[in-house]
Order: sequence, then C-alpha cells, then structure tokens
Amino acid sequence: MTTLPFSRPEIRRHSTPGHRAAALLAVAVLLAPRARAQDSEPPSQECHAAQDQNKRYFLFGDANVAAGKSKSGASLLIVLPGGDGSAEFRPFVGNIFREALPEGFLLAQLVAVKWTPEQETVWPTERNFVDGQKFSTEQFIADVIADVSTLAKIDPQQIFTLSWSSGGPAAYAAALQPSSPIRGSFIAMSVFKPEILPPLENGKGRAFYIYHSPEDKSCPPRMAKQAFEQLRKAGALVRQVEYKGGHGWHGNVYEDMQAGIIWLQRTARSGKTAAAPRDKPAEPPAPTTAEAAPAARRNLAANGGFEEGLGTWMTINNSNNSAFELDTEQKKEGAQSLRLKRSGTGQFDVLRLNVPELGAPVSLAVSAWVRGEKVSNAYFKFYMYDAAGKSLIDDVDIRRMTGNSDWRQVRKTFGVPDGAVSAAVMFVMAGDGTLWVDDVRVEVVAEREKK
Ligand SMILES: [Ca+2]
Repeated sequence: MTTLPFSRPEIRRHSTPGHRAAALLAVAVLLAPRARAQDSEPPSQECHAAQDQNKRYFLFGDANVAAGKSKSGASLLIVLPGGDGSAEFRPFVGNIFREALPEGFLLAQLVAVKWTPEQETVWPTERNFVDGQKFSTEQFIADVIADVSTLAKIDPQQIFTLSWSSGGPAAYAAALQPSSPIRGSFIAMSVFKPEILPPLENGKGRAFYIYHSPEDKSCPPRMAKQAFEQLRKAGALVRQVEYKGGHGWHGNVYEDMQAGIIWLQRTARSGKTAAAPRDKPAEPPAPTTAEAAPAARRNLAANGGFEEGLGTWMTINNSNNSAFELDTEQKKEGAQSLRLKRSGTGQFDVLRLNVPELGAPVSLAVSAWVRGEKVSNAYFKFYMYDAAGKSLIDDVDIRRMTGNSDWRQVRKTFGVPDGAVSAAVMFVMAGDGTLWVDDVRVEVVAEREKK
C-alpha cells in the first residue's frame, strides 16, 4: 500500500539504477529475447507551448512510439497537479506515466504560473481569474494540445485530463467549454462550484470520472456527489468512485488511476458512435472503493499461495545451488509458502508459474507477498506472450529484491497489449540468499467489454 502525501508526493522507485542494468540485461536475454532493460525514469522533456515561456509543460513518452500504437493516433493525458501545481510534481507524474497509463499515451504535465505573489487560485480560468493573469488554464491546455499535435498525431477522441485538488476546478472548466477538446476528465479530491463554471450542458456526451474520499476534510464529499448528479442530469457520462483515507492520494494510487483512465478511454470511444443520448447517458455510481475492488477481482494465478504444494509451478535450478521447498513455519497466507534458498553462485535460478489463458483483460495487477533473508539479488517479473510465444512487453520488472525484509507485498499493474494470450510470473534468483514467496496474484483490473 502506498500513501502519497498530498503536497510533496514521494517518489516511488522499484529499484536503483547502476549495476542493475547489466544483471537485468542478462536475465532478459535468458528468459525473453525481446525484453530489454529500461531506465528507471520514464523519458520526459521540458516544452513551452505557443513559444510562450509561461506555458511551460513536461512531455512524457515517445511521440513516435505512442502514435504508432493506433491508426487513430496517440492518446493524450493532460495533468493539472494539485497543491501549488509546480514543477516539483514531475517525479510523481513520471510515476503516473509509467504505472497508470496504458500503452499509446503521451502525458503533458502543465506547470502553474504564479502571476503575482499574492495569487491564491493555483489554476485560474476564464471565469475565475486572478490579477495579472495573461491567459487562462483553458487557453494553456488548448495551446499544449496544439503543441503536442506538432510532434505526433493525436486521436481527438482520446484527449483527457487528470487533475486533483486545486487542479480540479480548472479541469471542470476546461471540459465544459463549448466545443472543448477534452473528451474525458479524471478529477480527484476537488471542489465543484457550478457558479464559476461554464454551463454544465456543455458537458453533454463527455466523460467525467470523479474520485473522492468520503473522509475528505479539505474538499467536501457532498461536492463530488453534487458534481456527479448535476453533470449526469446535464447529459454527461459520469462515474463516481470513492476511496479511503481522506484528502490526498492513498492506497493503490496508480492502479486506481489506471482504472479511471481506462474507463475514460472506453467511454470516450463508445460515445463517438453512440453520441450520448440526452436522457439516458448516466451510469450508476460505481460501488467500488480502493479497498473493496480487489476482493472481487478474478485471479488468474492458480495455486499462487502454494496451498497445493508446487502444483504447476516450475523450478529451474540452473546453478544447482538452489533449493525450492514448501515452508509451513514462514508463511503469509494459508498453511505454507515457498522458500527459495540459494547457497552459491552460478546461472540464474527461476521459480515460474504459467498463466496459460489470459482471456480479454485490459489491465492486470500482478502481486506477491515476499520475505527475504540476506538476498543478494532477486527479481519479481511478469511476461506476456502472443499466440506464437513471443514476449510482448519490454518492461517486465515488478521489483528487484535485496537484503532482509519481513513479509511485504510487491505489485505492479500492466496494460495488456493486443494479441497477448498467455503470461508467466517469475521469481529470479541471481545471487545467494533466501526468498519466501506466498499469495501470488495475477488479477484482472479491467476487462474488455464483450461484443
Ligand atoms: Ca500460502
């Protein structure tokens, strides 16, 4: 579980760079020819829209790669951070790009302008302006979309915003402009004040994913409910999702973000053909919370808790120095765990579970409970394969594990590429030490809608 403070988000790193790259490359070659090591920070560049130094933004992702994923062009997520909306959110937004976004996305993080020292509204708009303001956030967003469009073909049906707290009011305003380019808005922990917004009717056919904690003491939860009801009445496609923990990012942050983004993508796509009829566009509020949702998820990893012994788990003892044994003393779940003890050097040893049939998920949350004693170098990895057995994802790492640790859960969410039919979970021992594994899960976060 991750709790991110609201104003200074912590930077979550899966691993440290450096000597990791060489080891990773070797593992990649061993296990999946197409996999390659990746830098821990996603690529981003500083840009200025409309050649205006005040319209500063960070662009995450490779324009050519993103645009190449779909004939219609790349999807674009525009992020309006909360707090002071400053450049300091860049590492956190980098994590959003890496952890929460499906393939084919570019992400533009806008940097708020402080026009005067006294300015309180972080993201001023056409109707909620501040002294000295030379442009509104709506204009800023439009210029960034135009700027990114010079780098890559952007699918006009797949332009979204993600905002939280102080970013929320401007995101509502941008989406409610007449002929707004924004097709969907993920708005988290925000106030909702219709008196400073364009007419809500402008939101007809547009998607809003409203994410709010019932324990939020800073932005009243009643406003989220009001936004849901009034936007729905106005003909918008709205989903309201609650999470635990009050104001701020809590729990499985990136997973929750991804669920919202995927909903926006799907809703925007279906809205293109269905054109959102006036009286019946509404979807009931999702009864999910960050806590409740995982319990209901389908788990594709059979015997992930080793309760049936090794079962279909494969053990690959390349070094002849590893022992794979069930442990009834140390366990996280049920009666036993798997203990992988390696006492010497040699080739990598692997504990592997195949997921022979993926079905049609859009994204998967892969997790395990692990415990370590003097682990010098171990990895938790996830691969997806096409019908020919070819590995389809480049960034297969979930976590590198070293040293001593009590039971902890490690997890990562993966977007499922087109053509993926099977998968495999792997624990790789690249050095000595003892690693315990229990309660391995490959859970369906979102599924493609049945035709
Ligand atoms: Ca178990």
